[in-house]
Amino acid sequence: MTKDSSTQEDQSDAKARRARGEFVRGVSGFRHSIGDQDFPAEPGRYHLFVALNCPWCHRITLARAVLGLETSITLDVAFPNRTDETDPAGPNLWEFTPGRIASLAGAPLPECSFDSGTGARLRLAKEIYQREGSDEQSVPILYDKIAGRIVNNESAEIIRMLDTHAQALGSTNPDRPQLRPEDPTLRAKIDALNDRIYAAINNGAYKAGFSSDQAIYAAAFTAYFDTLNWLQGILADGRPFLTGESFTEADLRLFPTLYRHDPVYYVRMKLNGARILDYPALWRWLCRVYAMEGVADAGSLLHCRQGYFGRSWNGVVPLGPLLPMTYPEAYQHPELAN
Ligand SMILES: N[C@@H](CCC(=O)N[C@@H](CS)C(=O)NCC(=O)O)C(=O)O
Repeated sequence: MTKDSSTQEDQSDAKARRARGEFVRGVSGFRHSIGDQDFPAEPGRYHLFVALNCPWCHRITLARAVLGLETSITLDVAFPNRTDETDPAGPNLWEFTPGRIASLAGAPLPECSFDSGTGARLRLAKEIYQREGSDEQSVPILYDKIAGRIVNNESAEIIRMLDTHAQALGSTNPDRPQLRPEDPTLRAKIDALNDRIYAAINNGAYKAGFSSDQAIYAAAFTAYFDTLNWLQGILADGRPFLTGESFTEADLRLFPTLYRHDPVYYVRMKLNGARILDYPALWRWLCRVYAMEGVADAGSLLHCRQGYFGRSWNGVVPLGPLLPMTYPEAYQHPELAN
């Protein structure tokens, strides 16, 4: 499956680069596919473990929604803040504990759930991996409830499987978009967009926000805003989506980062060069995708705010922006960018 630069970071010298203060994302280890002999495409067989603040998980919840797979593929949602040092299992672990109180809401979050996929009601994502002898601990996880096994934990591959097998998986949306059309010219365009958007925007945001070296941060900051300018240029001819008339995988992969930019990344990832609101065509594109059926409910800014600020920023979550309007309500107003 895909092991290219639009899916994962170059891992060479990762240890030395991390020591120099660069954030280097690890590589997902489970890379089986729906459609393989062990994992037939069947409705009701597959389950997803996600966190709604995680942008990689957001790719999956978006694909599940726009492909009409919300009934045939079940889902569990982790609490947005991972475990802390006081947890007996250790810190930084995703947990399926719906009773936890979110400081931002002062109450539990209704989207969070217990593990309903493994049949063992496991508390931690880490435990789902441990059962297969793995020390990984990340979300998203695509899980086979019949085989009791992890299929894949790489979002770039999971969205392609759902797209390829949507019919056999029991899609309820006959008008669903084809995220990765057959046409080779279109595919080449999508791959070129994916490559640059993954490195400079999706993962670039983390490179800027999580690196502890000024020069590395500055390089990531510049690449991020250069790429926003590039995307604004592409959309300035009035096309509805990045490759033209149809919504594709390239749009789906860009959305989670831009959805988080003004209300979260502008502060949390130090990406305060501009708001998406300051790029008129890009803002209208963001509002256009947000208005697509199922998209608004496939994400949660409350989980994003709680997750990105909840533990690192002494638990106090910034409440802005308030102008020109609060978020996500602003995404219903493409005219705000004029
Ligand atoms: N390449 C993976 C990245 C997944 C990933 O990094 N997820 C983060 C949450 S945003 C995570 O769980 N990190 C914890 C860890 O890796 O220990 C994908 O796109 O699915």
